[in-house]
Amino acid sequence: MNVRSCSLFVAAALAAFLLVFAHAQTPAAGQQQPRQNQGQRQRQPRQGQSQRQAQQQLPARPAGREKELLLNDKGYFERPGVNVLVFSNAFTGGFNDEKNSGIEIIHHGVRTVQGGAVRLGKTPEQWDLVPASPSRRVNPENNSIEVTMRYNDYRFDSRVVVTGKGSAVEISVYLDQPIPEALVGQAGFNLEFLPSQYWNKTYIMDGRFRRFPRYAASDTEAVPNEKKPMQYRGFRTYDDRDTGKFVDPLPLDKGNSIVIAPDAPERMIKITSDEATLELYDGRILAQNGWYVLRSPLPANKTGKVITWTVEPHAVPGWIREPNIGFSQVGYVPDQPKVAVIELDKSDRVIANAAIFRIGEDGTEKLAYQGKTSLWGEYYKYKYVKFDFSEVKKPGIYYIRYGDHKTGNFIIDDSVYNWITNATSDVWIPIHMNHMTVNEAYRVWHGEPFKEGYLQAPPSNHFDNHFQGTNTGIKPDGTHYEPYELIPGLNVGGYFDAGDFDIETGANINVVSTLISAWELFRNKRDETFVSEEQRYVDLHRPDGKPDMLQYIEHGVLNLVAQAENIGFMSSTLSNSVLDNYHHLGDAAAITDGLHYDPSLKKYEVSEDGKRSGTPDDMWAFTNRNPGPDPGTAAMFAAAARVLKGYNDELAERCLKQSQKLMGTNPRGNMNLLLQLYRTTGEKEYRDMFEQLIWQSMGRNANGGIRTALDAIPYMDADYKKRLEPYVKQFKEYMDNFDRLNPYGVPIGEGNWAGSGSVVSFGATACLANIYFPDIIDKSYAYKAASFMFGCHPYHNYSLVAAVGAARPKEVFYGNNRADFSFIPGNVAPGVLFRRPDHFENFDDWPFLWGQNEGTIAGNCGYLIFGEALKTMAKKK
Ligand SMILES: [Ca+2]
Ligand SMILES: [Ca+2]
Ligand SMILES: [Ca+2]
Repeated sequence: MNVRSCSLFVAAALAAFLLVFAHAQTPAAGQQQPRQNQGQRQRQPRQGQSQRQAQQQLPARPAGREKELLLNDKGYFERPGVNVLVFSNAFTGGFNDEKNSGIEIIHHGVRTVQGGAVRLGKTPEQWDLVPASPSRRVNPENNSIEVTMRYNDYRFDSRVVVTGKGSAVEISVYLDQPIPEALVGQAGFNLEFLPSQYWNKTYIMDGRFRRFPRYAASDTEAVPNEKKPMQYRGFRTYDDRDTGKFVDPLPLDKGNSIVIAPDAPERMIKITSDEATLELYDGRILAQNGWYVLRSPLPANKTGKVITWTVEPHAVPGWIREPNIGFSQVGYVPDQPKVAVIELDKSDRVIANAAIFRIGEDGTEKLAYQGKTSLWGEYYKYKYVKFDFSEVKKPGIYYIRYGDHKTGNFIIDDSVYNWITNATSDVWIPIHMNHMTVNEAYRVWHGEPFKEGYLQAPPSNHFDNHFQGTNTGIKPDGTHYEPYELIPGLNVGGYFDAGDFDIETGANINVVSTLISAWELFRNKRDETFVSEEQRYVDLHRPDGKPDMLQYIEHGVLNLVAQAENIGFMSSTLSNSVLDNYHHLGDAAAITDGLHYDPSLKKYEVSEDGKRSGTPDDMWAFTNRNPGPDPGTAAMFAAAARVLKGYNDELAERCLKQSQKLMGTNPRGNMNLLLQLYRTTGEKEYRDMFEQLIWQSMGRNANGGIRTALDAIPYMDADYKKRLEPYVKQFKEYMDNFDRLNPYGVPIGEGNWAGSGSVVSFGATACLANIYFPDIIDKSYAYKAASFMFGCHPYHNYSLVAAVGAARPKEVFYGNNRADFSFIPGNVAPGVLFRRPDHFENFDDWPFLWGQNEGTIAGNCGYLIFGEALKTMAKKK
């Protein structure tokens, strides 16, 4: 299902996020990110103004119109408790259906409704077409917004006009031309409702009393494929078994008037339609990430205003959002600054004091500290108050009280950070080992995937935005393999990318580089994982006498070196050949049949010897020749050769050979390659060339190169460190600026993939800067990053790291477990996702929004190095 997410993000729109993790290759690129981020630029205070003054105020609401949905200056309809957004977030087409677009309703602080648009299916899936919106006009004079929608594949245009009328909005759909014949019965106006916010609640359709189903079990019909509207680029998410039919959901109910959730005032919405029939569907019947969909089909052969709905979201009288008291769920070491950031509804009053209570050994609660709160100011839709309780240092168990609100408990103790990386390194990372069976006590996480290996991809465009050109079959600068020919030796080692199961080569190179940095900097010899490459078997929580970190490096390297040896250079990715396998939810070993594909057999037929099948499910290797990343790859292999020497000499030797092959004749241009070559060979020439480049880079942009510069310190002389000092001072100013940009003092990303990656990258660099330059960079910057990750952030105060932070870590993530409303321990959520124009969110009851909840192998290794650095820094006096 939505798994296209991960590599798309690698490929394009979210490349910025990866940059953050690329520090091992292009160190500290992440430090540039906040500045490059458009949202951050928007947040820069105007000249001569403080950030707080720069906040725009809402225009005063006319007296007597408190209950009306009026357009505000941010271009959406608003009344207390209800925001109706109309294409503030457009369908980008990048993810096709990211459940983040069209007409949306943020209902008492929660975005429960989205996807309002003309769509070409009853319950659209990820690869279904989405409309472009070539024009959007906000009309304050008549309190309306008009949007044009266009399906280029069908040359089909429609318009939607949303008008605030009292406490409701009227949604009207206009057609200037009748809908195309091919879309009759399929095109309709849809509005989608978040299942986890509505299931088990009631609805009333034309006076009939019903309940939203907890699990999808509604009726479907099989319809001839000819009736299915075209999907993205001609891909198909349906009929993988060649039945000639696709599955179409049947409605749960139909009528002209629906009251949704009358039993839940914060969720209640009344919708009526003048003439068009309202049909209610359960989108989960086709895809686990589907929402409930209310829709009216567009009539055939009609033009003009063809659909009119009146949508009235209930507002709880006098509703004010509960304060979100942000603090570190992991706790604090005694000497660290401790600042809670309290997120408040703009109409909430600020309480002047807050207090810390200590829980005694006998269970009693005593006031430990009382202090003043201080107003930071407004940041997007809320206002923020800080409560500094750094004076509380005595080890113990505490909670915060602010007015009537009491938080969960947290610990103050020297030990609180001791365990923050264990779940990630003992559980999450080994579960993502490809080509292995992974066992944990009585549970098998997955069997051995892709036993049949990988075929040379044929020239193709791919649903995960990969592309295979024609450099196959003994071409100069190409591979020696014909399309569909087995490339031997690739089904070994490597890591699943994220919620999908492909090997993104760039991400895997990044992972190996990060693990090498973590190993060389911190030498954590933790051994809690049994890894047998020979048996292709991993057992969690079983020591085997070998440091896990070295085993994880070895596992990543095994795939990468196999690529370099067998293809001759690096693939771009090893990925699925068919879309049905790509949206797989479940055991990775079940994605393919483990048998070699034999096109001479009938589809799904198995050969008599049981070794081949006619099922076209074998994975593909994408092998376009792109020499650009070679120096970075060579640097990784050089570093791997150094680290693996004495541990796996044979593999170290192979790495060195591939490093030399890929570095080319001129390694001069790549800082990291030069540093790795100097460290591996000790040759002064490499060091001189590195120095030349690093000072040029620092002169251009100190914050961009600072991480590489810091990483080199242990291998350079005292002069080098001295010369770095002024740049470290510049970096301090850069970090200080975040306190002016937002109340949390860390870079907060506003892209389509939330910004935890920037925060941990910022945190790791801040830790290292403190370790090497404690007189310039104090510990507070890294602690701010830690607090943000562990609960002190917008929207809610849950720890963004699964199973880390005792009182309330997030409980629902997206990953290999992604249909399970659960988590894989140690997963790091991308975090709080920004929705235009002013809303941060992170769902903890709905895993499927990947930009908020999907862990990636590169991202989680980024967290690992941050955690190791933080533990080291916290222990340092
Ligand atoms: Ca991927
Ligand atoms: Ca081990
Ligand atoms: Ca197969």
